[in-house]
Amino acid sequence: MAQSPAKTDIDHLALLGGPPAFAQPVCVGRPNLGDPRQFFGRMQDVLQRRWLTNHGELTQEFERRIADQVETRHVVAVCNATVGLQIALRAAGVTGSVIVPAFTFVATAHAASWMGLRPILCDVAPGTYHLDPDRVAAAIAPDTTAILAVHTWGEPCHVDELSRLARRHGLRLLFDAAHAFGCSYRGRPIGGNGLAEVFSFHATKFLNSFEGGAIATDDDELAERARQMRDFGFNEADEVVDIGTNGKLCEAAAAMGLTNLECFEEFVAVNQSNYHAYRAGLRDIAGLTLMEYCDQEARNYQYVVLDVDARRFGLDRDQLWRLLASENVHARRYFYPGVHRAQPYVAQADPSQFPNTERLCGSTLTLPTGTGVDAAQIEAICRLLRFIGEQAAAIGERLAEAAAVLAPH
Ligand code: T4K
Repeated sequence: MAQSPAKTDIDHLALLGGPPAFAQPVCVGRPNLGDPRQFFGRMQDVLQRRWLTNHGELTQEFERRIADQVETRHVVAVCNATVGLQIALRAAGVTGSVIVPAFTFVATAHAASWMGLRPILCDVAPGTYHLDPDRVAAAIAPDTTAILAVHTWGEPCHVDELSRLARRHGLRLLFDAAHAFGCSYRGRPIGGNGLAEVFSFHATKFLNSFEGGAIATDDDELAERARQMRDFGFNEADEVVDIGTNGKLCEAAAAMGLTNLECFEEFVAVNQSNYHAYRAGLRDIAGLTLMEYCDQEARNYQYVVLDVDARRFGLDRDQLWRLLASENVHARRYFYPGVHRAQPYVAQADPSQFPNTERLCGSTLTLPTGTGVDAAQIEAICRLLRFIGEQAAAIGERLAEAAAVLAPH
């Protein structure tokens, strides 16, 4: 992909009038794609069979393959993780309120709200991206029946502490494992913790089936209920035995999921190598810290997460985000502004109760990776970040001057 020469002067920055570093956008979330011939071959079979959805052959095979990989008794494939979370919450019998982190994609809280539950937002633990077990304990309300924790970025949350807490208070424990397919906790694949764990196979995820998701569980009863709920509440005898929705995964999605699953190791290797390239390229840039992955456990390395310390770097996260965007590097500010500042939660949430989430929402930047990004692009992004860091004071002055000119008098 065309790149302009390395920047040596701040006037070369696109936001200050220079040409963008990349001619084409380099984005977070470019899908990891397996062999298209395998995908098209599967699709030809699907069309020949004229069986497009409703627990088709490929969907069943996809469920078996995922279950083998995450080592759970059951996997219920669903059309996306949001619906998967809704079904899992209902199948687990969650009522009243459920504790969720404030630092997560809004789908975690929305899934609970959509089921008529009341999400109680809770801050993450200092220095982590994960629900703080101490704060969870303090947040339990009389009507709380569940904790829905998130394995943010595929790094497991405090599973043991939350399990103890849930047991002590008689709460159900479920996990939003949207980011965590292919990751492990204490040597065991994510999937079998708590009552259920829900994966996302959205286009932007490590493993994608266009849209899709899966509920993994070792609980026979929960699995049976989830299967029925995913299919309008029908049981295998064609009777409606429960309230249900349409959460089915279609055969085209399963074809994509199976095709991509064949490249599991390759995707991990590419992501891991990208992550190490960023680590090397960003070493010793004051104020920029890359999230560490635990190398002793299985990880999918799907997210390259940067923390920007504005004081040390010289520019804040939003300034850096804008500078990068103008260079055609489309980093993401996940999960800005935080669930506690999103509708409808903002009305009940006092931001001062979420100091760690607030900090992360102002400092986190997710950088492009995946099989759609190559080593030369990563090197160029690191060079750009280093240049911006070295010139931060001068750039800050120029941005302030520009803002003053634009400000209404
Ligand atoms: N829980 C957690 C913790 C989650 O992070 C998510 C979803 C869920 C639950 C719910 O899972 P699903 O119901 O989606 O299965 C994206 C994804 O849409 C969302 O799935 C994901 N988390 C979230 C973190 O990211 P946006 O609003 O950032 O999407 P969008 O369209 O702006 O795309 C993001 C980037 O990906 C862009 O740089 C463009 C690129 N992209 C996107 C698509 C769809 C591509 O290059 N190709 C594509 O096909 O939410």
